[in-house]
Amino acid sequence: MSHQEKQITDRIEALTQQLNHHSRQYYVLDDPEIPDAEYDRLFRELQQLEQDHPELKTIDSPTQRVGGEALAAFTQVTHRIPMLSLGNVFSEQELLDFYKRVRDRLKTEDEIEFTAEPKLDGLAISLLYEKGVLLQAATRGDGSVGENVTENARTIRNIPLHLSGNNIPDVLEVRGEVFMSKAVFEKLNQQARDKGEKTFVNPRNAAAGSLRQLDSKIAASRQLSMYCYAVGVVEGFELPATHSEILQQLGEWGLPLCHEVEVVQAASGCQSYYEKIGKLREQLAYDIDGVVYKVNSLSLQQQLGFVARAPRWATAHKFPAQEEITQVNAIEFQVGRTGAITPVARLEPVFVGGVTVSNATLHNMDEIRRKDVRVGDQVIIRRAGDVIPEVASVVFANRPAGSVEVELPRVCPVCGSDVVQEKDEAVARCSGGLYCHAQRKEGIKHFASRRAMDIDGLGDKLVEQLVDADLIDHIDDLYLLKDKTQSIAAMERMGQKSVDNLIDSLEKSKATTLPRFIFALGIREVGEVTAASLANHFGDIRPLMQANEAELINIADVGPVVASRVVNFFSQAHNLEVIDRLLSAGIHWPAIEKKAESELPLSGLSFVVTGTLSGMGRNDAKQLLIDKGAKVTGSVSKKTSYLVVGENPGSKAAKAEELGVEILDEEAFLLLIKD
Ligand code: I6G
Repeated sequence: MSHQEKQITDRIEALTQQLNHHSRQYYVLDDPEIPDAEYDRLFRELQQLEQDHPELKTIDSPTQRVGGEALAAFTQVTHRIPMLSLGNVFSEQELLDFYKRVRDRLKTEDEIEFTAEPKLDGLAISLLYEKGVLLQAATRGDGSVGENVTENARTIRNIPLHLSGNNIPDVLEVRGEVFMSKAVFEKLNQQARDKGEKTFVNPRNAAAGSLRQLDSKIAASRQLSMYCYAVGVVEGFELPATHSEILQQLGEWGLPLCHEVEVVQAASGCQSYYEKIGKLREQLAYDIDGVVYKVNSLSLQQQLGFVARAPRWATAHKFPAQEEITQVNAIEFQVGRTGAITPVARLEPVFVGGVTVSNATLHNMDEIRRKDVRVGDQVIIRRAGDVIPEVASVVFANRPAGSVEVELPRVCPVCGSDVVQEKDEAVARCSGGLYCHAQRKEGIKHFASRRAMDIDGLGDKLVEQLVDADLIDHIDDLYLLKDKTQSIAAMERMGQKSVDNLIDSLEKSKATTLPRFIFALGIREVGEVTAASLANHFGDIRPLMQANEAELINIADVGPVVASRVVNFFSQAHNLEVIDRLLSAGIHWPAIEKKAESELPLSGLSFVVTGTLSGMGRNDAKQLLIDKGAKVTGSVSKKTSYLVVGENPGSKAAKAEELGVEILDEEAFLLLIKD
């Protein structure tokens, strides 16, 4: 080997080592040490060297991760040890039965120890390492024969292309689950929607479709992840005595593991784990459909053996299904505060995700057209966590003959005014404004809501009743209710005590803040953050009412659309009259000490707050930030300066890590605020 060849070989080796190290720091340990741009630079250098010297390219080179030539078909892989399935339990009683079966078979009264792990909702994969190098990846298939998806598995960033650490086996087959994180799923679906393309139904389908792509470049673009949960064939290594130690060993070789794995005792420990993960489920960065318990001792596992194609020493404890099939009985259109017309599917009631669902939003007409939902269709309803249930997809095979496409109504279903749809807007609106009963009701609900005027005891139902009984028409009428107490008390479910409380709350609500008042007016596009910016800039309501678009555009958080909405709102005589009457009724706020935005300590910084903070409510934390000049948004993006995380931060933390956004825990956040 010439001196120059040696130099190139050494450089390739050094780059490979560095890239593998940084890839593991980033994708397995969530602890990046170098900026993305530096990683990209090293990566491109290696790519160039391999292009110039193809004979030096290795199968475990980090450049393999971007995918290569598309395949014509997958070859088949026979699993040397079959990939089994798992038994299921669906209730605490069935878990107790499982536990009893285990103890009976082992002829013991002793407590049994288990490992407990989340059951990821993805698809099973087998990875084969020889002398520490990833040589083959296969899907489960029918358990005996799967598909060779090696090229695609190499693009999964947290799968090591070769193992690190000591005592690496001659042969190691690891098994686990390939999945798509919720954040990636949302991002890919948003991109698909933006391009008018078909969206994925759920992260599981997205992961399955991506892993079974013949074109590994497409698979690479899908940003899949993997967690290991078991070993298959192992040669040249003595396995430890328990499953939990095996997992630990896999971690030491650089393989990715789910962080929520625990060792628990007896059925009671399993049940507590199930309940704990159930509470955590929504906040996890990935979908799970249950938890898995495995007898921890390998010698006990051996004694227990298998029944049919499932181990007797393990079971899955499933959560209530998050997807179910039901029928669309009708599609109706609801009118919101700003006149937005939202189609809603009325469903044959179905139990999904732990509750009975009879309605699902269809968002807008674009969504209906994209999914082609029709009355009479069988549809898959998805309800993840506390998210509003939605129609995931239509079961076209079951579509009844003669069904017709849904059309947008020409007139508002509530007031009969024309429905209009602005160019480039997905949302259609009722043009009736405050003439429309529905818009008036929604406007009053918004005014009374906790983050606006915070009128305790004036819930949505009561607003509907008061409007329907003609006791109020507009928001300012609320402060005249004190003269109508007899009529209110006569309404259904209202006693004198409730009326007194309501009048008391209305009185109390008069002492508010300017940002709350501006937000409460319900000006389109003016949320809490914009309201706070406007309040800080103008210091009072009158100068805001007289502002023109040119002045408004110069304020933080105000763009041309918001500026025109604000000007338009204050140009309407009836809005000015309503404000006058509210002020005459006694609504007031403390004077604002105006500060130039640039003088505020957090000006120019953008925050997202997620999870439960122990010392204050999330909204209070947001207000604190806003008061100090920060911008607070609802979702993490590249522009976010900091993500503030409380307990159970959920998928936003994963997204922040993915984008390299700095994360502050509560302590660091308080320190920042104090300073
Ligand atoms: O399908 C599975 C999901 C998760 C599993 C599994 C698992 O452990 C956490 N473990 C085994 C042994 C099998 N299937 C067969």
